[in-house]
Amino acid sequence: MLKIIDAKVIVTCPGRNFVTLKITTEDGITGVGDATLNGRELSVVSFLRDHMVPSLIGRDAHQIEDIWQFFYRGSYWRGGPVAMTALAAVDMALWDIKGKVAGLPVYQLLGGACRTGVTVYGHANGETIEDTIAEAVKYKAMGYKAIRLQTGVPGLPSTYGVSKDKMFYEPADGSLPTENVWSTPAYLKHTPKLFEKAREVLGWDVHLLHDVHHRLTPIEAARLGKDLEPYRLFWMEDATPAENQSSFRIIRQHTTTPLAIGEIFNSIWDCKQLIEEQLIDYIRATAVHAGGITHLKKLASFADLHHVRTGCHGATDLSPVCMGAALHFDLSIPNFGVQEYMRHTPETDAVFPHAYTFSDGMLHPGEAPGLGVDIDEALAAKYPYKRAYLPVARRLDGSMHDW
Ligand code: EZ4
Ligand code: CO
Repeated sequence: MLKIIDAKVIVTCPGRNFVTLKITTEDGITGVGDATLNGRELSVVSFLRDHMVPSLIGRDAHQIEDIWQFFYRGSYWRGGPVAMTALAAVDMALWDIKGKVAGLPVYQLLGGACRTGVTVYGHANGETIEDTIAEAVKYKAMGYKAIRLQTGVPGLPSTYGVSKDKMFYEPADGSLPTENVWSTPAYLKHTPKLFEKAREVLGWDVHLLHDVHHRLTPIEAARLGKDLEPYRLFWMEDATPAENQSSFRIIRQHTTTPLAIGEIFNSIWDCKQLIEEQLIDYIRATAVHAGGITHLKKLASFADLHHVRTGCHGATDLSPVCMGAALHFDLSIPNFGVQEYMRHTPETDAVFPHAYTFSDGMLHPGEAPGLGVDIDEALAAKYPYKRAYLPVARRLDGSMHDW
């Protein structure tokens, strides 16, 4: 028995908001978990502080699975982004503690390394096709083997994925939601040109990816998938919203462009049909939003039975703690595909000292016991919470669209 005696929720904003759970055991061993839900941070803080922490204190930190079952199966109101993010933080922190007790990095507890490192993809973006490709050239020079390309759409003042600060894309940009304008026809016309030019300049020995960010209907996504086939994308991401999982049957019937989805999924139930019917190629659920390492591991095993590989979400709103957890997971599973890697700012990296390192297009979680990521609480306290929202999107006629 390793009794949990404290669980503290830490909010910090070193450029953007992060929520971190820090669990302490009676032996003085601590573990950290990421609890950041972009634009909804304080809901998770309250969920943890007001509802989970009181019944976490006194439990055995070693019983990771039982604690997971207690909070998921045991609670009547189960699931959803807030509860699953809070549960993920508890789960990650407990894996961190178990690793420290064992004196082993978490990937060893998950079965050991299946590969030498974790291939990551970076984000190249720009207002024009030329600007985007110039950024991609820089990523290639930094050693990246896979690059996501997003570009501005002529006629639209702003577009998802295009940022001013090239290395640190941050969509939660307003103290109230900013409004973007969207045109599906303009986007469908422009995007294939980006990839045509990209192959000309970048060649064929680099993986290219693209995020549609839930903007298309299934038949529109099918059209884009077909138009992109000549450029052999690694994946087309979030082609259409997936509340209705059978939507992906329509896309699948029409195109061989590989499909990825899942960054907003909270559990295996959000993608059971997508996986079972082999409607997707990559599942993008993450440790922080899908119930932690414990649940993600089950999800990946299920996906492996159906030729679906992983591609964990790794945007800047997922803290270095989540990145650490993702890397241990990625290293240890057989059906890893790729890991998204948006670099954090130097301010964020200083608040979260970490053992993971980047070299030759790959990240490695390092050999420190546990997750290998910590939080500098004194430094964190210097950056108070700042309200921030993700944008919304409206069509040219003013009606709401999916952002
Ligand atoms: O919009 O993480 O693939 N990456 C993405 C991100 C998401 C943000 C939302 O919080 O889609 O840019
Ligand atoms: Co995405």
